[in-house]
Amino acid sequence: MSLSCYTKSTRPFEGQKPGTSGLRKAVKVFQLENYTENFVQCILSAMGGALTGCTLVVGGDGRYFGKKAVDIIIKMCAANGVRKVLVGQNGILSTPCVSCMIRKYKTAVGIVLTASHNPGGPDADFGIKFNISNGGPAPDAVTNKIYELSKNIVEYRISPDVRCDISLIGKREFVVDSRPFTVEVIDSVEDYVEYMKEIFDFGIIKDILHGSKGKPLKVLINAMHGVTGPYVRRIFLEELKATPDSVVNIEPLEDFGGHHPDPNLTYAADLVQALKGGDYGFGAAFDGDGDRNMILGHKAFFVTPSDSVAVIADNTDCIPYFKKNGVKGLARSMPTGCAIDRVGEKKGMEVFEVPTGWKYFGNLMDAGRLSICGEESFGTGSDHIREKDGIWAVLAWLSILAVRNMSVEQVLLSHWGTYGRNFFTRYDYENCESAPCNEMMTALDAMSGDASMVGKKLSHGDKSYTIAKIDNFEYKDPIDGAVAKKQGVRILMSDGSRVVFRLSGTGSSGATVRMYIESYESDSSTFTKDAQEVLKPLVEIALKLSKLGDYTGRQKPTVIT
Ligand code: VG1
Ligand code: CO
Repeated sequence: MSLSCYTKSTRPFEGQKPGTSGLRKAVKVFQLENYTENFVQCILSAMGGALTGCTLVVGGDGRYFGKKAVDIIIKMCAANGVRKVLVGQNGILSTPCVSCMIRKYKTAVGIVLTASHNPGGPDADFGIKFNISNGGPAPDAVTNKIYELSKNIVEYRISPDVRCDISLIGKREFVVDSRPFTVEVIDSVEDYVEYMKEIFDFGIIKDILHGSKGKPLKVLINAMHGVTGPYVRRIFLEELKATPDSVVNIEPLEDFGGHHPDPNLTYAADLVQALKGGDYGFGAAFDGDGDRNMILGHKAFFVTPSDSVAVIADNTDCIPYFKKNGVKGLARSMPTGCAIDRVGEKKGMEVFEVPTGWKYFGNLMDAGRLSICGEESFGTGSDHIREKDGIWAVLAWLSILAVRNMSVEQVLLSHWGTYGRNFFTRYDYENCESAPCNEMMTALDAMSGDASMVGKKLSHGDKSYTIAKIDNFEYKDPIDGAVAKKQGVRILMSDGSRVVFRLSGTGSSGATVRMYIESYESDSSTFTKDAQEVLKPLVEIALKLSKLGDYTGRQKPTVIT
């Protein structure tokens, strides 16, 4: 029986503008009549001719409204000429896994149903990320096109009788408008786990977990009730035979247990507490959709994400994938600490500085100029896929600890011993009023255009800095020449220290100000100092210069990392 398609008329919604990574709004907004359908139609329409006959992957982090969205997407794909939809069982696929599957099955696109680290549940957030055929997040040109379409949409196409139980693995064949249409429900973790086994030597990781070379390394992996739970279970419990108490919160929950599924010192405080106890030698947590990671050592020794990617870049000989494929180049997002630049310099490799957001790394990887990259926001990854990858980062770290036969802290101390230490911190002021934050950014932008700022001396206590350069970061993609403007105001000091201000592009309402502070020390007596203490004078200088407290009305940040 051929199922029918219908064209439904609709009206545009304001603000369907994808941010740093996808469209994020309150669940209640996605539940408005036609809201989700409109946006999905714009994604499909933006594909133009590539849509007809293509295969699309869809899955998400298991948050509330995810299954409903999968259902809408399947019905709309059927009506829009898609040939096949691959869907993770129960709608579960991590962001890195979607990227892996797009590449493995050469699908034209992927849709990830997640608001990443934003909370979930009926009163929290939902989101839709859209990835292109290289497996990476859609670049600005594509998301701008989607946004333009969303402003003028008048109808969408849907085939409401395509019904499919996504809890059962297997293929379902339909005929829609006399065309064949297939939905294949696939195991959510299998392809990804297989790939990780190619990239890493699971044998050596198993050895350190079980102590074949000495004392076993006790690990604590916290999936924060996000999508990584099933991946953690398969990899750590079944493959690496870690003890059951090595993993926690591995059941994906629609509301992440009521928490922010955000792996940082504030929202993963339970992991920090557990590690402080001293029983564990290694701890890690992931965000809702599994692309972020936080790494901790014995007694909760914190590895900043900026250091984490630099350490991985410096230790590629511990990872079979890089031994086989070589390392072509390195990159970080602009606000990320510059530790990786020093590794690149020493190894004679190109190091790229791109705007915030993983979408800016894809072209460089596709062109064979980039192998390892990271963001200060707990994103670490490589050209094995086109997304940041939380579980990959943890396996990379465990490989390094195994081969070097060192603790997390020893690895860092040895790294700083070679390169010096880039102290880094980020202050987040979440959910502020938008208008004053925009005013603050306008004022900072004006400062960046004011030549008299250069050479200005700024002091706090007995610490002084001189402004060497101030600008609003602009990036020209070296591969396709696309230009991204006003990506954050950078204040670069003459000693290499930096202050960066930008507004978040992932919030679902209001504004979040991010202030990034970095300074470099080559004197080894400073290496074990507390970053907050070292950076305090520069933090105070930055707060005063930006008048952040006046604009936001906040005396303290919501989160410090
Ligand atoms: C934040 C981070 C950025 C990251 C983005 C998506 O963006 O700062 O580095 O790429 O989230 O991460 P913003 O615009 O809020 O600063 V995720 O885990 O949502 O996919
Ligand atoms: Co994420």
